[in-house]
Amino acid sequence: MDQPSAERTAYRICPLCEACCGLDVQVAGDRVLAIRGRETDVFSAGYLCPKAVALKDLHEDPDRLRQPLVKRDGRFVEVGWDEAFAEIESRLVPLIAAHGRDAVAVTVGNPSAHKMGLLPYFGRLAKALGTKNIYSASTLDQMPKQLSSGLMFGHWLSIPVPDIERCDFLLILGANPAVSNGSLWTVPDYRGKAKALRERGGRIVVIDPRRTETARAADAHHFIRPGGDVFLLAAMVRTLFEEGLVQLGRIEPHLAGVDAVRDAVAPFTLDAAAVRCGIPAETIRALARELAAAPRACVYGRIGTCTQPFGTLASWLIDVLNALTGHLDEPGGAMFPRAAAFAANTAGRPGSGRGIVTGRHASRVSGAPEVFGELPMGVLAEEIETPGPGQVRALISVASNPVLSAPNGPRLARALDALDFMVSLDIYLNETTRHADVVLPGVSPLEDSHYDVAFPQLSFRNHARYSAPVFEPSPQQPPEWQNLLRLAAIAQGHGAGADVLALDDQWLADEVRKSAGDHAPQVIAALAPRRGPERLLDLALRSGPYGDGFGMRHDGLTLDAVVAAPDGIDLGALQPRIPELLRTPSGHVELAPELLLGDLARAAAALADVPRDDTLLIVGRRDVRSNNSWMHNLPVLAKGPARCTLKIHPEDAARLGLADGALATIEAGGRSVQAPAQLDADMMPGVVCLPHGWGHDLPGAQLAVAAERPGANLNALLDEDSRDPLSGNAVLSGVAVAVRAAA
Ligand SMILES: Nc1nc2c(c(=O)[nH]1)N[C@H]1C(S)=C(S)[C@@H](COP(=O)(O)OP(=O)(O)OC[C@H]3O[C@@H](n4cnc5c(=O)[nH]c(N)nc54)[C@H](O)[C@@H]3O)O[C@H]1N2
Ligand SMILES: Nc1nc2c(c(=O)[nH]1)N[C@H]1C(S)=C(S)[C@@H](COP(=O)(O)OP(=O)(O)OC[C@H]3O[C@@H](n4cnc5c(=O)[nH]c(N)nc54)[C@H](O)[C@@H]3O)O[C@H]1N2
Ligand code: SF4
Ligand SMILES: [Mo]
Repeated sequence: MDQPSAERTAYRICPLCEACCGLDVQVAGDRVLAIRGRETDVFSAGYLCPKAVALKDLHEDPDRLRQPLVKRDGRFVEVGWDEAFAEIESRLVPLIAAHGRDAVAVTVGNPSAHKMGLLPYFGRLAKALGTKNIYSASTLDQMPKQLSSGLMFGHWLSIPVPDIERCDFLLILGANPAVSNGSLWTVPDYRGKAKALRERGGRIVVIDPRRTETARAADAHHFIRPGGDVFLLAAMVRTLFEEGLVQLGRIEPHLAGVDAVRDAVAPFTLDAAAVRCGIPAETIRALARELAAAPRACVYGRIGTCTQPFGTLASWLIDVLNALTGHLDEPGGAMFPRAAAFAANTAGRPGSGRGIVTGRHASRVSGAPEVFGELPMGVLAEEIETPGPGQVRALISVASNPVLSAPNGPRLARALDALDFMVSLDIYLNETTRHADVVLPGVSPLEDSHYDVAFPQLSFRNHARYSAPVFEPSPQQPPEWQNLLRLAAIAQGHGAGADVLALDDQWLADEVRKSAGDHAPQVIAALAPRRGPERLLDLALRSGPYGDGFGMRHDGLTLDAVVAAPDGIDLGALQPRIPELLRTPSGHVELAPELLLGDLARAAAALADVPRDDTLLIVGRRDVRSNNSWMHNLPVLAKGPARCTLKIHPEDAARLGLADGALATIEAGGRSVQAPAQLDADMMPGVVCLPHGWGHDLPGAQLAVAAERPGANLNALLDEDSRDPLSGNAVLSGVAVAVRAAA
C-alpha cells in the first residue's frame, strides 16, 4: 500500500476529446498535484490541451454528483443505490407492461464514446429494452459520414482519415482541428503535425465560413457560404472528369460506379457551383487540379460538412474526390486505421460482407428512417408529445444533455416534463437531468480505467493503450457498466436485485459461443478472472488483428501485454487495406450508391436557390477551453474572457448598428437569445457565429460556476425538424437568423 500522502505519477488517457492524449497525473494521497502530457506516450508524445488540466477540477467539483437522487414531491433527495434502483423498477416495469417496449426511449451522449464502461454496456441496455426509440449525439454530429462510409465501404466505422505524417496536400472543409483537436480523426497535436507538413513543403487549404485557427495556420483559406460544400465538391469532381484528371491507381479494380459518378455530377458546372457556394469558379478549378496533381494528398471534412441539409452527400463526395485522384487508401492520403480491438472491419471474412441498410423501421410521427439502429434526435420531442400507440412515455438518458445539445431544446425540455418517468445516468444535475425522476451518478474520471473502444478505429497511427484508475474507485459507488446492466436486468424482468456480475458472465458466454463455437469454454477460462469491460477488452484484443488468438500466436496482443506497456504500444503507420477492409456485398468500393445518386438530384435542384444577400446565416464554433455542454462548471476553464459571443463581420455589424461588446438579440423560428457581439473580420460577411452548449440559466440545475456566466443557447434558435433526409442528422449550421442590437 502507498503511504497516504506518498507522491506518485499515474498514467491516464484523457477521456475528454477524440485526441486521446496520454497524461501524467501527479498525485499525493487522494489529492491531484499536477496534470501534464506524458512525453513518453507512444501516440500523443506529451501533447495535451487546457481541458486535461481541468480533470482535477472535475474530480473535485462539489457539484459533481456522488449519490443517487430521487425526485420526491418535486425535490431531489439523495438516496442509497438499492433504493434508487427499486424506484426505477417500481415505475419502469408497469409502464412497459402497460404501453410496450417502444414507450421507453433512450438517449446516449458524447461522453459515452469515451468510456469503455458505457459504450458496450449501453448497447446491452438498448437490447434489453427492445425499443425502437434510440437517440444519440450521432444525429447531431457524424451520422452523415457514417452513412456515406457504410454505403461505400460496407461498415459504419470504416471511415478513412488523413495520413498526415506522409501527406503533402491537405484540403480541410468544415473542421477546426487546431481547436477541436480532431474529430473522426484521432490526431493529438494537429498543430504540430500541420506545421511539420508545411515545413516539408506541403500545403494545407481550409474551406470554412470563418477564418479559423486552423485556417490561420494553413497556406490558404476560402470562405464558403454555409451549406455550399456539396456544390463545391460536386463541381470539383466534375472538373476532374472534364479535364481528364481522374487517376484511379492501385485500387481501380476494386472501384464500382465511376461512370455513374461522372454522369451524376454533370449539372454541377463550375459557374453554377461558384454562385451557390460563394467560391470563384477559378478557385474551384485550381483546387481540383492541385488535388489531382499532388502525389500524396487528402480531402478531410468534419462537422461543418455534416450538420447541413446535404451532409451525407458532402461526406460522400469528399471520399469520391480521394478515390478519383488516387489518394484513397494510399500512404499520405485518406487511409483506414486497423484497430487492435472492437473494429467490425477487422472481423469476419475479409473483402466483402453484408454491407449496411437503413430504414428497417421509421419514426412513428414523421416517418424518419432508422439509420444505424437510431432515430434522429430531432424527432424525440414529437415522439413524446404525440399521443397514440407507441408514444414515448419514459426516457433513460445516458451521458447526454439534449436540452442544450439538440435543436429546439426549449421544446424538448417541455416534452421531458410531460414524461411519466425519466432516469438519467450522469455526473451532474444539469439542464437535461433536472427533468429526471432518478439520477444515477457516474464515477470520477480519475476513478475509471480506460481503453478507447472507438477512436483507434479513427487514429492517425495504429496503437493500443490502456490506463488503470488513478484513484481506487469508491466502494460505495458502482461503476457505470454495472448500473447499465442493472437497468437491463430490470427491463428484462430479472428485477433490481438481480446479480449483475452473473448477468455479465452470461452475456460474455453468449458472445464467446457465437464467435468461438466449440472452443468457447477454453476462451472463457482464459479470460478469467477479469470481468466487465476489462474482460470484453481482453477478448477483443486477443481475437483482434494483432491478438494472440488465445495461444495461436505466442507474441500476439493480450490485455496483460497492453497493461504492461506503460506508454502504450505503437502498432505502426497506417497501411493500405483495400480490398481486405471492404464489407460491401459486391466486394467493391461503391462510389455511386443508389441512395446517394438519388439525393444528388435534390442538390442539383437546389443549385438555383441562391440565398438572398441580406440573409444572415449562423454557424457554430468550438473553443479550446470548452467541451460541448458540460465543462463550464470547472473553474480553471471558466475563467478568462467570455466565450459565448456572437462573432460578426464589422460590415454586418455596422449595417445593424452593433458595436463591439454590445448585446445582440438573435432570432430564428420565433425564438430568440441574446449574446454580446464580437466584431471579427475573420468572419465571412453574411455569416455570424455562436458556440453551442451554453445557456446554463435554466432553473433546477446544480452548476454553481456555470450559472455565473450562463451564455446563450444556440440550439434554442435551431429547428428540430430541419434534417439531412438520408442520415437524419440535424441541420445545425447555415441557418438563417435575424440579428439586432438588444433594446
Ligand atoms: N448547434 C450545435 N449543436 C451541437 C453541436 C454543434 O456543433 N452545434 N455539436 C453536436 C455534437 S458534435 C455533439 S457530440 C453533441 C454533444 O451533446 P451531448 O451528447 O448531449 O453531450 P454533451 O453536451 O457533451 O453532454 C454530456 C453529458 O454527459 C454528462 N457526463 C459527462 N461525463 C460523464 C460520465 O462519465 N458519465 C455519465 N453518465 N455522464 C457524463 C455531462 O454531465 C452531460 O450531461 O452536441 C451537438 N450539438
Ligand atoms: N475544445 C473543444 N474540442 C472539441 C469539442 C468542443 O466542444 N470543444 N467537441 C468535440 C466534438 S463532440 C466534436 S464532434 C468535434 C468537432 O470537430 P470539428 O469539426 O473540428 O469542430 P468545429 O470546431 O465545430 O469545426 C467545424 C467548422 O465548420 C465550419 N462550418 C460551419 N458550417 C460550415 C459549412 O457549411 N461548410 C464548411 N465548409 N464549414 C462550415 C465552422 O465555421 C467550424 O469552423 O470537436 C470535438 N472537440
Ligand atoms: S486534446 Fe482532447 S484528449 Fe488531449 S488533453 Fe485536450 S481534451 Fe484531452
Ligand atoms: Mo461530436
